[in-house]
Formats: sequence, C-alpha cells, structure tokens
Amino acid sequence: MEPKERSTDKAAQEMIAHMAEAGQQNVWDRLEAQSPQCGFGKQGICCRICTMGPCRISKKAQVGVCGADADTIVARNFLRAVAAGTSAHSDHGRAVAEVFLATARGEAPDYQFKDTIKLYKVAEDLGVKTKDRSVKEIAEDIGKTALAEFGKPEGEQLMVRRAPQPRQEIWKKLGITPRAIDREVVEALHRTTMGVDQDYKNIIMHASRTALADGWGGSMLATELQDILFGTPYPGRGEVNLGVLKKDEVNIIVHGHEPILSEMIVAASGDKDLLAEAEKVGAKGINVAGICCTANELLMRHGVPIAGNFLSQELAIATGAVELMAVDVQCVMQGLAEVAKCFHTKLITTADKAKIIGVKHVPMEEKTALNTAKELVKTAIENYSNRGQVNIPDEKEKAVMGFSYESISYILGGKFRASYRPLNDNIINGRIRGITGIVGCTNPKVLQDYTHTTLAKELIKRDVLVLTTGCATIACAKQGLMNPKEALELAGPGLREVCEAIGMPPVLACGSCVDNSRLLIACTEIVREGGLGEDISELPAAGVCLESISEKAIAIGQYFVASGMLVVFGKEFLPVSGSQNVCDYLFSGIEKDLGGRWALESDPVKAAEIILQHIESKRDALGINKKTERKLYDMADRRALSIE
Ligand code: NFS
Ligand code: SF4
Repeated sequence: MEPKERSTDKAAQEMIAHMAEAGQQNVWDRLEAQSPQCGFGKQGICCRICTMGPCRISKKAQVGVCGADADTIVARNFLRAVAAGTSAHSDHGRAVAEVFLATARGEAPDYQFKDTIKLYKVAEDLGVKTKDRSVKEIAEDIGKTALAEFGKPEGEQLMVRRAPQPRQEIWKKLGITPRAIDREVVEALHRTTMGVDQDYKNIIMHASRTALADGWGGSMLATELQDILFGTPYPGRGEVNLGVLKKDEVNIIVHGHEPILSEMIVAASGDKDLLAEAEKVGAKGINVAGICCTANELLMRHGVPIAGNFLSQELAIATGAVELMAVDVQCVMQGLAEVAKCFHTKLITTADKAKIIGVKHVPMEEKTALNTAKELVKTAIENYSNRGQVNIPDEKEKAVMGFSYESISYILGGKFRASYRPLNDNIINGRIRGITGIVGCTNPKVLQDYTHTTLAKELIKRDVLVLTTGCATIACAKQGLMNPKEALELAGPGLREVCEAIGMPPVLACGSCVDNSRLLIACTEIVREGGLGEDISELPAAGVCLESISEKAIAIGQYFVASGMLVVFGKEFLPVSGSQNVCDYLFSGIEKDLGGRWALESDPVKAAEIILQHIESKRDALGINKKTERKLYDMADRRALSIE
C-alpha cells in the first residue's frame, strides 16, 4: 500500500515511505499481515467467556453451547468493552486522586495546587466544607472523597449532581445512577460471565450505568483534579506534527495519558544544570514533545509541542531524532519496542502497571517524581551523541488549544461576566446551528486523519461549532483547523461572524479523552444558561467518533448516549452488527429511554448530514427555527459580545 493510502498527513507519509525503504515494520504493515480479520469478531458474535466455548454464531449454530443467542453475546461484548474503557479512564482518575491526596498531605513535594479557584468549586460539588479551613485541609478532604468515589460501599457518584435535574430524574427512574466506579465495573464483569444476565436490554442498561460512572465519575474526577493540580487550561499557542522535533536539540517524547509523569519531565527539561549538560554534548537545548492524550494535556497547559497522534508514535522514533520516549499507560503500542531497536532511541516505561518485555522500566513515584524525571532527561542527554542518521519531516502547523468549559465561558463573556449567554443567543438566533463534539482515535484501517478533518470542515462550513478531544484534536490541528486564521476561512458565514467577534476559532480543542467530561459540563452549562430546553437531550448537539481503536471510545459513546446525545460512530468500529435486536435498541429504542442514541456511518460527509439533520430537528423542537431575517452585527450585538 502506498503511503498516501495510509495517511493524509504529509509528515506521516514521508516517514511511512522511509520506514518501508529501511525494511522496518509499523502498524500498517502489521494490519496487512493480520488481514483478513475475523468476521465473527467484527460482528461481535464470538464468545470466549467460558470453556464450553469458544462459540460463534452462524447459520448452522445459532446459539452457543450454553444456549446464549446472538443478542446476548453481542450485548455482553458491548458491556465488556464499556467496562474496560471505564476502567482505563477511571484508573487514570484514581492515580490522579492519589497524587492529589499525597500533595495535600505534603507527601508529594514536587506537585502543587495550581488552581485554587477550582479547588473551592470542586470542594462544593463533592460536599467538602470550606469555611474557615486552609487549602491543605480542604484539599485533603477532596482527595479522600474523590478516592472514595471509586470504591465506596454505598451511595451514588457525587458529580452526577452536576447534571441537569431532568437528566438526573431519568437516571433515577431507570435505576442507572452510577454507584462506586469499581462496583459498576465489577458488576459488569459479573453480569457478563456465563449464565448470568441474558437479557440484552438489561445488559445494555448496565452499560449505561457503567459508562455514566466513567463520564460523570472517573473521567470527570481525572479532569477536575488535574486542573487543580496542573492548572485549568486556557487557550494558548503551540505547534503540531513531526516537524516539531529539533535537529540540534535533545528530543524527548512523552507518550501516554497521565500528566503526573509528563508534567515532571517538562519541569525537569527546564533545569539549568541539565540544560548546561545538554550544551556540553553539543545540543542547543532540550525539546519535549507529546504523543496521544498526554500531548493534548501538555500543549493546553504549557504550550509544549505535539509530535503526533496515535498512529504517529512509531513514525516519531523512525525520524532517528528521538533520544528518549517515556511512556506511561494506554495506547502505547508494543510495536514501539521493535522500532526503537532500529534506532538509538531509549524507550522507557514508567508505570508499574504497564511494562513491556525488553524495555527498561523506571518507576515514577510521587515522592521522588521530579528526581526521576531529571534522571530520564539525563539519560536522554547522554544518548544524544549516539544518534545516527536523522530524518525529520518539515511539516508542522500552528494551533491554538486549551478550551476548558471555564475558558470558553471566559472568552464568551469576558473576565467580569464570564458566561455562556453569547453562545446560547447565537445558537438561538441561528448564526450557529448547533455544536458537535468530534472525538476519538486514529485507526490504521482508515486513512489517517481523513475522517476527523473532513467532518470538521464539513460541519464548520455549515455553521456548526466543533469541539474536539483526543487524537481527533491532533488530527485537526495537524491540518490547520486549530489555526484560527486558516480555519475561519473554512467556516460558514454565521459561525465565522460570531467567532471573529468573540475572537475564537471555529474548532475548539478541549483536551484529552478523559476531558470529554468537559463536553458534558459545557452542555450542562448551555442548558443552565437558558433558552435551549431543560435537558442535554434537547440541545442541538451531537457527539461523533468516526475513527476509534480503543474500548475507551465505546465507553465515551455510551455515556454521551446515556446523557441524552446522538453519537455517530464509524461503522467498522462498533462490533454489534451480529444482533439485529441490539442494533435496533442502540440505534433507536434506547432514545425513548435515555433521549440519546447511536448511529453508524463511516463516510464523514454523510455523517455530517446525519448530524445536521439531528441538529435541525432539535432546533425545530425547541421552536428556534422560525425564519428570522439575517442581519450583520449591529452595535448592540457587538457590545453584547465585546471582551473586557
Ligand atoms: Ni483516546 Fe488517548 Fe488517542 Fe484514542 Fe488513545 S490516545 S484516551 S483512546 S488513540 S484518542
Ligand atoms: Fe459459548 Fe455460552 Fe460459554 Fe459463551 S458463555 S463461550 S456462548 S458456552
């Protein structure tokens, strides 16, 4: 396959060609070697849950050995994927909560609380008393309460109280308000063992409960506690793509998900002694760049450049310019180890729960985090002189990123009256038709970055404000969609007018995948602001993930659906087609229960069509689609939008 058939990203194409010439394998080659892939797996109708199996459903054998039918098997596989995704986000959240508590107790000397305004806000939401108490005391209670959310013996997730009241009522009525996160995951695994839950709707109902424990629990805690520890993101500039690697500096890549590691490496890379050491080996500086979600976290908070998204991880090493790649958890390909062997790059694992055979492990511990990070930077410096041939593609793009729901509110309303009012007003008057969250990964089965970027362009062209997270963000950034100047040219007249008046790009980078919780909060704020209904399900809004690799994306999809949203997903990435009943329920029946539903579509232009139709039908239902004469901004509008 030609590099052009693998990626739309020029830097990636260059590196793919380069690796092919050198005879090095990457993710695309391994996909070819795996083809054709199992048709049963694709449809979700294989079951390996017990040893009477494995079973697969076919015309000849329409039930498994235990009698389980396709509906049960597909639903069970779906719930297991949601549980796994929830576990990943939530275990990340738990790790943050642990560092948070250690920081409050003075046991993690290298971390501080950077956003105390948010600390008070989160204290209130978690029911922690603040009156006459020091930041340390409040923080300690936040840490303890947050940790308890994962395993408390009774009670429900506290953050769900942030959701609009009617939404909470729906969850209550259906009995799916999430309890402790661990409990929902354990119950998910229990219900899906042999001979337990064999009613596909009942199984999917628990998938909602488990996913809600992620979105309004584990992920939301991760986001909020990270903001308090490392700072709530505000828009800042950065650069994106492999061209951010520097020929004459020591390049360090941080890859994975938990900013607990990467924050320290960034801090260590500014250390004077280490910079002097770098100079001694002939390097002009120390350049840290990110891959995957960690990259989003770092650019949003520190302007640290992004080297690429999921599919670019091996390509980064293949530049020959990476002295060290430190990885923690999630989306780290084992194939990295093989690629690293062909170069001088030192690949290092840092999380005790994520090791790779043959790769050096340097554990990051909260007590000694900065020192460990300094050791890693030192290793990178020492490795600089071992470089062989270097091939860094020229490609890089400018991007403005860092749109937390707080910063969006600030941009919209100004410092003294931060509010979502201008956004609501412009949705009501129709300049902005609606909002869409583009989320997800990059998958070698489809052309890298193509779906995310085509969809984003299609939506902004039709006056839909786009919010992005995860690797979709990086895809959009690489193609100039987070560069306000370039992107505004592509926006429809209404959206463009509003974005120009407010001073924001039409595609807002909201962070990593746990930060999809920011989208839930943004939707809630829009509802609270008024004029667009009483619940998230009434908003002219949708979520979309046309490219996914991870079970995490399925968990996110299900919590969006359970929060009342339409979620459009790439056809080949939701393995449910083996059961008509499960499909009927997920694509339509579930809407009656939860107000949201799934839809499958792989073509980005058609997906945009589905989203637009959905948005217009929501606008009709809200009664805001009455024809109003379009006018350019008058002075009153401008005043209402001016930024202090
Ligand atoms: Ni999200 Fe982040 Fe990327 Fe997909 Fe992986 S990095 S948590 S799962 S591949 S978007
Ligand atoms: Fe087969 Fe049933 Fe066992 Fe699954 S649980 S492997 S369908 S016998």
